[in-house]
Amino acid sequence: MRLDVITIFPEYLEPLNVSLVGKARAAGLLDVRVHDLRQWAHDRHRTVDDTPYGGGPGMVMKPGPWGEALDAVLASAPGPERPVLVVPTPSGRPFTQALAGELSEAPWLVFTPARYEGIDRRVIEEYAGRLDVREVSIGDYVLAGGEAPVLVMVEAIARLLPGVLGNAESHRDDSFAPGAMAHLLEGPVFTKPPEWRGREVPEVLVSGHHGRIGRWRRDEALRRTSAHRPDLIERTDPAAFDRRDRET
Ligand code: 6GU
Repeated sequence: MRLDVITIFPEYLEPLNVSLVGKARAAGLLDVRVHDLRQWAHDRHRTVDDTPYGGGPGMVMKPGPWGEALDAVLASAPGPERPVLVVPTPSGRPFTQALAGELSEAPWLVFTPARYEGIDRRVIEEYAGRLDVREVSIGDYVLAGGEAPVLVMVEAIARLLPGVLGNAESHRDDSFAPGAMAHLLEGPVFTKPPEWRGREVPEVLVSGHHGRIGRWRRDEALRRTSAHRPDLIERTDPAAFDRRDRET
């Protein structure tokens, strides 16, 4: 998968060199290219923002540099390939595990994290005529810019790419992954030693009884979901739990 990020803070994207995403790049599974938007700002101060039409606080990112930047990135494709354009914005559609899964199937993603009050609307309209454009928010809070959301989205997408996670099973029971545990938060986990500061690991986990362990984990997941995300409980499928119980 190829990923381009256009930003006025290229250094903000340095974590993409580290950990899971860094390793995926080193393994040739991800081709990440970070571009400085100011390359395409031509005045003496490399200006990328200006005051909003209609007045009001804050600044708006000018369309000129974004248009040139996007044209240059699109022109760098060897053939007629077209990326999905991901525009991080607090007024976008929610970024969910389902959207991460969908975007992980695209061969090429371009991210346009903005600062200030956002990008002149005409840029989004211009490229929506040519590309699949997704305006996406990572949650109901406001950040100072889209760079941190890009890090969030890229990590969620990259770990779904074939070959990136060591064990293909490791995202099967993730919170929010499809399947019997869909819409349930994961319960608690334990490792050695069996006793720590007088606290023991739940007996069922050392029982070796996979059926009991599976049901215990499911019940803990339900307990945790009821406490932290009661809104998710109504989306669970009790019949899927029963089927899973019969299989184990
Ligand atoms: Cl994508 N951008 C900004 N600036 N704030 C956000 C966001 C994005 N998602 C949630 N808050």
